[in-house]
Amino acid sequence: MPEWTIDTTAGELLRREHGREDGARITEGWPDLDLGTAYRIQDALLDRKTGAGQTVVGVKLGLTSRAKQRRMGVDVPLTGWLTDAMTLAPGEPVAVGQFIHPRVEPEIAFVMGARLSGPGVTAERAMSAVRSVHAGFEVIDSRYRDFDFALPDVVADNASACRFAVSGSAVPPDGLDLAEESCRLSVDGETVDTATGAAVLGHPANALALAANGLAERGLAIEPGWIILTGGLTDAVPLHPGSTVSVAFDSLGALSLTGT
Ligand code: 0L1
Ligand code: MG
Repeated sequence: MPEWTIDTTAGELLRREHGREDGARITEGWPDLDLGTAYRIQDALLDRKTGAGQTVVGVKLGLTSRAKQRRMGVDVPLTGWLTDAMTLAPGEPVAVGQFIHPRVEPEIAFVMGARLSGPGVTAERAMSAVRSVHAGFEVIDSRYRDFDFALPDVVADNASACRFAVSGSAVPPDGLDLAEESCRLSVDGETVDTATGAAVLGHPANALALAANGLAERGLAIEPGWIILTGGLTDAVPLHPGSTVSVAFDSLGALSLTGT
């Protein structure tokens, strides 16, 4: 059993990611791991990635919908980092064997036009900093066996971040009703779930405000040009080789992701 510190935990999570190997919850060996320390582990993990040449391109929110919270047994939203190495071009196939147990979820994504710095950011102020809105997919891949974790575990694991794709068509935020924006999720042409933007904390702008205010507690802000994944609208579906997961939104267009 290693001695769990911020550094050894970041190293272990990165080892699992690179080795495509899941493992036990960190909190099994470190039961009093608190949320503040878990975010420091997440930041230490990011430092290792940026030290290896990756750049931060945005922020993801996780567990912002009741469907996801119920499924994972965790009822508090969280944030994680997105880097350039996680970016998938629209239509780029995903080699499932590169990962541990990838799952895909549809998301509403924002590209930021202005800096957004908390505390005290409201949904309205958050929305005014958004340049464009996009259909998005996130591929999540927990470094814990069977996606079994407590909140500090998943925060330390960068919110299960793995890969993401956003649609090329940039829709201006004005005139969109994102609470009512609906999406249909299909696997190999069969509809498996539907949701509206209200699934994400009532409105995806609430998720963006939550991210800005949460980052402010760590002395950080959301920067212009960053991509924000506002959280899965539906439960995530497993990605299998040869299978295609598609999402069709009312106003934001469509996106597909194929496993190989
Ligand atoms: O993006 C998400 O909602 C995932 C956050 C982490 C929980 C999970 O692995 O499902
Ligand atoms: Mg997600």
